[in-house]
Amino acid sequence: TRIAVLSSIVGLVSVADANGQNPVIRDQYTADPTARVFNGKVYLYPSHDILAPEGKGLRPDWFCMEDYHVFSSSDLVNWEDHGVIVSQYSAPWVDSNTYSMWAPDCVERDGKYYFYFPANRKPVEGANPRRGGFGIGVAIADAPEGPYVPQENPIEGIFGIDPSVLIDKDGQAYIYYSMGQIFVAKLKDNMVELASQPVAIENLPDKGLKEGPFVFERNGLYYLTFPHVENVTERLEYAIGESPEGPFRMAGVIMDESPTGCWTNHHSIMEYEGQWYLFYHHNDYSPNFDKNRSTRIDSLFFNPDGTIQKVVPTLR
Ligand code: FUB
Repeated sequence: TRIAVLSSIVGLVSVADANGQNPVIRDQYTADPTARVFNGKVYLYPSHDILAPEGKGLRPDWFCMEDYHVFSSSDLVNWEDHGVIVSQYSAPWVDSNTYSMWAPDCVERDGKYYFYFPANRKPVEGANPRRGGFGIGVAIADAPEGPYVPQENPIEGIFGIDPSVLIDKDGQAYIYYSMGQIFVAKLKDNMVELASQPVAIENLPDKGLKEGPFVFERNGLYYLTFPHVENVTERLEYAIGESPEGPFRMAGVIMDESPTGCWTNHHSIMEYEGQWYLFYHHNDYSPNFDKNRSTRIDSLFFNPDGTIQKVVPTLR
């Protein structure tokens, strides 16, 4: 489906056919893709999976990331890599032994770009001597591709992963994140401090891990979308509410579980030039190790009542 839409956008069937296949970033592993439109271009902020250097990382055969790249594109086919924007060595609070730069997000406010990223904190005195636990940090730039300056400390009051930030129509910003379940809190206008205590979002499935929230608004409805694992691999599901903090009601499945055993899926949803897209990941380039993943894109369609049609992955 993505190919057909891209063809109509760029007007070049052969280019889209030749180069528009998944996965879209082909020279490195990219996971947890958050796509945003800034200044008429699409910017992609994924995690950057690598193989753990000998003896490093949170645990053997686990997710391993030491930095983030940002990519941009005008046609969703050709992507420019702007290089590393934040690393575990450049964020002062991050424990650089943990290689835990997991799923990020980026939003713009008043001409500044706020890049949110989870990572393991440096151990603090009196706590687990090996690890400080996951916090969420912010790095700020004047342009989508950086340079980004990380804050000294992670956001106070958050222990969790997978940040997603929504700036509502009235200017109030919300941060969503996960730690087994999904939480929401208001952000202050400075975008780096909480303005309310995080609360767990209710009415989501009781059983199974829920993580990777991505929230967006369309026609007055707020969509809380998230990966949920009940069996072996994650399914992309969603709930709808009338306000950013809910209440939300479960509305369905966006993408079914992977039949090929990639445990995680993690996504974002974006409208670009009149078409909605689902960005997600799969282990296309690493079929035997599902912690080295690659970004895919497929078109996404809404029904007249606002529900989302299930997306069937476009394979290579
Ligand atoms: O990429 C590391 C973790 O895997 C993310 O934080 C989760 O959402 C899952 O994709």
